[in-house]
Amino acid sequence: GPAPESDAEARAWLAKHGAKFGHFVNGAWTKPGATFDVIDPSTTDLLAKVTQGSTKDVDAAVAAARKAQRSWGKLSGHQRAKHLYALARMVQKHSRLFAVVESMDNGKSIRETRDLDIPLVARHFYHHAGWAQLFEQEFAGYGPVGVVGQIIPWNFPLLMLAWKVAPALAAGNTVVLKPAEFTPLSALLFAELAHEAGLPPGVLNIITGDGKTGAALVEHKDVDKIAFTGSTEVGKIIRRATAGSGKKLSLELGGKSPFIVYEDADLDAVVEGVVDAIWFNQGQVCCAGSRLLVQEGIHDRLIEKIRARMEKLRVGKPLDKAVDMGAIVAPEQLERITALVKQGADEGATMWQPSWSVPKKGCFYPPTLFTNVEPASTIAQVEIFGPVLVAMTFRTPEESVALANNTPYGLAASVWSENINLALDIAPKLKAGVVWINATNLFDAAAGFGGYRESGFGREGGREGMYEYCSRKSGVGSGKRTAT
Ligand code: TXE
Repeated sequence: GPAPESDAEARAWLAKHGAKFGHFVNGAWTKPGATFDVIDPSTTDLLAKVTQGSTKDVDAAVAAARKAQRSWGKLSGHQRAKHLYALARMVQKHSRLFAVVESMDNGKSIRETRDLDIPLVARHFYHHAGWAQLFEQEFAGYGPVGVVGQIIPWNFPLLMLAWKVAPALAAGNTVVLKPAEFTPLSALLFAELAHEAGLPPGVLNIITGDGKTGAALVEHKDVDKIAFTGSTEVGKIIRRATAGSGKKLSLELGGKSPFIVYEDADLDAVVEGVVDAIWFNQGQVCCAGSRLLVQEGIHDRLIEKIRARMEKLRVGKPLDKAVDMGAIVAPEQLERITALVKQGADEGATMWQPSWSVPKKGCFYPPTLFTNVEPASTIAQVEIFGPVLVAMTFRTPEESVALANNTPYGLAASVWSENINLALDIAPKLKAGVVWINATNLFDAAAGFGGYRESGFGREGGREGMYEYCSRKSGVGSGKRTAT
């Protein structure tokens, strides 16, 4: 096969910083403080040491963002658009470096970071440069919210940064962002290169650290809005912590999305869809199609085809261009997946894995399929967040809707049928923020993404996503808090 992607440029960037990082605040690096280790999950080797953000660090970052907001918020939309276009071009210029850093830090395959994550990041900044350009016209009567605190997960580190930062900056807010502790490197690289590309100091500040750092940001008195993507459990904590504070809030949380296959579906297309739904990014996708709901008559035939396809998936080193699935993000997540799979087997479902085995060293887990799954069992209800698909059957379309809606979540759903009337009848009955027909895991900067119920609220992308970062000009937020 082709030679693996070179990690030379990424290693040189780490070496330039002595593989040790402070925060990026007010356009400059802070001195590293108490640090924690960031590992390459495909080897478990140390990649870098990163600073655990203290309350004082968060205070300094919020103060820098507040100061910068006074001028950033006064720029015309056209002036902000120039900066957002510059960020989009910067990402394209360094796309290979970003892709490699992301694959090393997260463990996901270079094919995905190169062809999906990083191009989607650039697309997101281009799209929001357009909103900035037309801001006064398209959002007449609205201004920025002010200083925004953003907390993101580790499954799409740079893409989640883009989803958060692009609309915030387009609307005239400034940002303090905390990346996930497993995957802080691409956010630090982004901030450094953003400032080289001319972004004014204090507009984007990166504070690294764990949940305690995140909590300090959530509770900070001078933050006007919190945007969070992560677990439902932490989402509930943040909602309680912000209650009554006047802070604007958006939450993008977990899911257990149904992938529904009717008997007239094109099964070969379905099999490729299943690969995208649950083995893309090792299944660490909030909208992963993790529950396969199959109409009874085609169950055995489809399962046979899926197993044959699973035999051909390649799990291995993230920088190997021929690899389909890389490593799980961290040992903790690998343990969580392993425990849930054991529980599924203990509860009586039938577990199936391909005949080959995954590399011994590093956080690898094979694609896994459960059949004979009880709808009320743990693996049918809990978000596994790994490469584990659970299959269940239904007889009628009515039954498929009931089964699809039978979880506390409501993020996404995917419907497979050659009968468009059936698909269009089912789609609105599904409690999901996004429904794909004969497709799955499609994202675009122009389309609002987000959930219902325990999957959270608020939308990211498109016009709807922009409103999350806007307030009525005379309202709370920037007006009140920037008064001197
Ligand atoms: O998530 P956390 P974890 C789900 C998935 C996964 C499970 C655990 O099921 O197996 O969550 O992952 C920060 N105040 N998802 O533990 O803890 C934390 O530092 C403020 C689904 O990694 O929610 C990180 O930056 N912030 C999900 C971010 O929250 C806090 C993606 C997410 O971490 C905090 C990730 C606190 N009290 C996990 N505690 C999705 N929907 O895509 C933690 N954080």
